[in-house]
Amino acid sequence: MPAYTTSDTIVAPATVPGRSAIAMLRLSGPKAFDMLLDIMPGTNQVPQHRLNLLQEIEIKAPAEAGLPNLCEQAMVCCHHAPRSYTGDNLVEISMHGNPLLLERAITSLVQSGARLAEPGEFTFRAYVNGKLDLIQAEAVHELINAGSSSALALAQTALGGLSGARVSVWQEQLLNIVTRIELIHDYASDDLDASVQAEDVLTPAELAQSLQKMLGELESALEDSSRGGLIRHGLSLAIVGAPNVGKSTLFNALLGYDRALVHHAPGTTRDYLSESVEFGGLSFTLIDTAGQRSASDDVESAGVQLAQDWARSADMVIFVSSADENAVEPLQADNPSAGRQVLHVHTRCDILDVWPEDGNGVFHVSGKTGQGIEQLRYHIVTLCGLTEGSVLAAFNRRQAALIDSSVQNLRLALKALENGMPMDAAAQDIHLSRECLLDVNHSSSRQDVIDHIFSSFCVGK
Ligand SMILES: Nc1nc2c(ncn2[C@@H]2O[C@H](COP(=O)(O)OP(=O)(O)OP(=O)(O)O)[C@@H](O)[C@H]2O)c(=O)[nH]1
Ligand SMILES: [Mg+2]
Repeated sequence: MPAYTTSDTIVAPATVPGRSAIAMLRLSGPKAFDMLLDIMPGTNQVPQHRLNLLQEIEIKAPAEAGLPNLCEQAMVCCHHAPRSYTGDNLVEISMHGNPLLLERAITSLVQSGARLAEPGEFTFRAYVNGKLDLIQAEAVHELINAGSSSALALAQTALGGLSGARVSVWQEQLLNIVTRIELIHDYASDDLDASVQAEDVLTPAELAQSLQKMLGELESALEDSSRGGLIRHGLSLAIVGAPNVGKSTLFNALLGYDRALVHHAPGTTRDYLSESVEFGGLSFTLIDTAGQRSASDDVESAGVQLAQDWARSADMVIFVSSADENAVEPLQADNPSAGRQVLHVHTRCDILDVWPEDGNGVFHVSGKTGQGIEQLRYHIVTLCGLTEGSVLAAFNRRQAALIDSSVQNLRLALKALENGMPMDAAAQDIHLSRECLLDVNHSSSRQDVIDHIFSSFCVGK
């Protein structure tokens, strides 16, 4: 278990620092209600469960400061254990959003014996008290930090328990398999047990079939998870091409506002520009780059080099050429976009007599009029298989690494069977495979993992 103790009462602001309409603090632990009564003059009754009450609270002055006590009208809500976020008695006090007021209230509660909460400590208590499993606890963090509507949906799915339920089903299935192998093993060594039913007897072929089926499910979950990573963290999308083909105009059109300087003189963009934008429910970092050509001076040459670096490192590359010219691929020399998703976009289609058909990976737009931009956005999203809602439950890196270890152990079990080993030899690998899955939602033995997860939260969550 982590360094946090769970027997004391913790306090922290739950809202961001600074002036705001409302500021909220949270107080959780065995003495939370006593401490609340301590600052509510004339009251000796704890408010009922989840009843929001406008209360007079007295914020005591720090002992050494010689200041008067403050009286504040605050909304007080008591969550009685175990029906609270943390599973302990929990008090939420919402007051006027002045940081000095909030700080005084927290200091006052600390003087009454509360301890300042560490990052993520409220959610840690929820985990320890069985209110959330580890996947849900991580989902709380992901929900707070989600940068797009798809990332929000992913986090909400995990928080709702769907991902945890999938893992629990796999754990159950593996337990069932191991139990049946052990049953047969015991039966073979002691054939007195008449309770063994014919349907409980597992043949090596049936075992291999069950393991193959599970392997397929786990591998498909891993595929979803790698796409889920793009949803969570967003994609970088570099716009590259020859000078003056309309890269900056396209950059502005995809952003939806004029950010980059556009000019008819070639070589207008010399440095790169990057901006965040959301479309198709995903978050993207768009990068506009300098036109690729033999540079006329050192500064332009540095810009061209940066463009090539982006073409190598971005998740996707839009290679732009002008529809009225023959496309030249200035990046072909050292093929820096190899291995990336590359879209070929022809701009300036508005000046053609006939709008060309999209096809063979070439898309047609006019950055100037905006025609074709919405379709291009759609193609960008579908190219990665990331249409909104396409990934229902995806595991994060920690969870996926454990599922991957589980897969490796299942493969070893299958190999043992293929090599004609007895089923109980495979049982050991299946057991290890299940242990990896157990760590996905309950990392009971790994304090470093628990510490790492909760310390990345904000204070007050
Ligand atoms: N008609 C028309 N003109 C366009 C279109 N896109 C860009 N242009 C014009 O083409 C010229 C160059 O546009 P930019 O967007 O600056 O081109 P760029 O590729 O960023 O150029 P550099 O930064 O110099 O490499 C400008 O005069 C734009 O108005 C388009 O879709 N249609
Ligand atoms: Mg430009």
